[in-house]
Amino acid sequence: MSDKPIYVTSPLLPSLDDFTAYLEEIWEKKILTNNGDFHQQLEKELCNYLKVPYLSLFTNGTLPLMVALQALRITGEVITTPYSFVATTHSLWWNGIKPIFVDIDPETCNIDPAKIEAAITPQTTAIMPVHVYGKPCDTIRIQEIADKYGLRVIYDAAHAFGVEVNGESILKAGDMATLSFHATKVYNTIEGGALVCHDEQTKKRIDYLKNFGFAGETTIVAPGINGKMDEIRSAFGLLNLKLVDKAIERRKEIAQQYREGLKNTSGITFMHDMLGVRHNYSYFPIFVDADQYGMTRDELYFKMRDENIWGRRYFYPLISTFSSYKGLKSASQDNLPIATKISNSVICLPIYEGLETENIERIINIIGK
Ligand code: T4K
Repeated sequence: MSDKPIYVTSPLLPSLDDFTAYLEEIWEKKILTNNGDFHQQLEKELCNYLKVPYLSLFTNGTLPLMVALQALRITGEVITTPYSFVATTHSLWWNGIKPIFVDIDPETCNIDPAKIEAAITPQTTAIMPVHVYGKPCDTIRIQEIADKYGLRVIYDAAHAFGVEVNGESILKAGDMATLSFHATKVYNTIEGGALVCHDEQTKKRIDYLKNFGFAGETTIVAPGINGKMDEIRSAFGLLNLKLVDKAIERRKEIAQQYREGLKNTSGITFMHDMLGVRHNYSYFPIFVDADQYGMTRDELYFKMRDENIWGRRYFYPLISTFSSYKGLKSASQDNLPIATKISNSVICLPIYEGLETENIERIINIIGK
């Protein structure tokens, strides 16, 4: 066993010297937050990098979900996936909205568009899909359904930083898309996030909402919240933006090494790249078929932990099984057979820029044994 734990991820960090230089500037200016220079610069640079017209920075990836629902005045019921991080469904609950869970597609782990229509009721106002692991949802089919029933679409794109389909940002799909810049993400600002929208008017409304509803020194236009990113994190984000392409390249190599090393291991499957998609390799999930592999997912998970390899079971348990949601009719296992099966078989393997080739080999050998 190795002494040094290998976690599922390790954060992308700028050079301390570069960051110190930015900190000195902040100390000099004494503007720490409330739409300072670094904040404005980061919004601009992220719009360019992500190829989106409007983006508002937030202090994490959960608040943009909550604010998107407020900005679009979503009420009643929202169709969503149980196969995500809890923040997706929590954002609905915080807005007094009833989540309606729909099963997922086994290939992508994203909400299955073929099952959405059956879940629509007169109370449905929106769909909140997630691009899980950064794999794009079927945005065309989802939009067709939304248009047919007059529904809004808010994508939780927390995992989808930099993902493109045929050269177009995935963040342009739907009415809005949210990002997380948490330390564990491909691109991070320590804590942080963003909300992407299509027009200037909506961007203005989002910016009011993330600043208590202030539309001027003495005017409040809505009961807003405090979701502002500060100057220190914005500066950190500017530096990490210069490093993220190289980090994604390295993640791609790691994914290729895992795929090559695990392709002949019976009972272990993994996801492949999709045609025309620029992936970000944010996660590397494997799926364990206990009968074929000869060991359950949890047995493998704990065997890896015994070897100091700390993969994670993202996303287990399903959100629909948590006490706040399990009473909902749509949360029943019968309604969610694919999500239940995948949730019980998944392990996300370590993937991050600094992961050494020999450690990847070691992980492959532990799984392959
Ligand atoms: N929507 C989706 C689909 C999401 O996945 C998330 C967040 C959100 C919305 C909400 O976005 P945020 O409000 O969080 O911005 C992590 C993250 O906390 C969470 O951001 C993320 N999804 C979720 C999938 O994973 P944990 O509890 O698994 O993280 P933690 O602290 O156990 O970290 C995992 C490993 O990473 C650690 O074992 C070691 C390593 N690590 C972690 C941190 C924080 C480091 O090496 N350095 C670090 O600073 O939730």
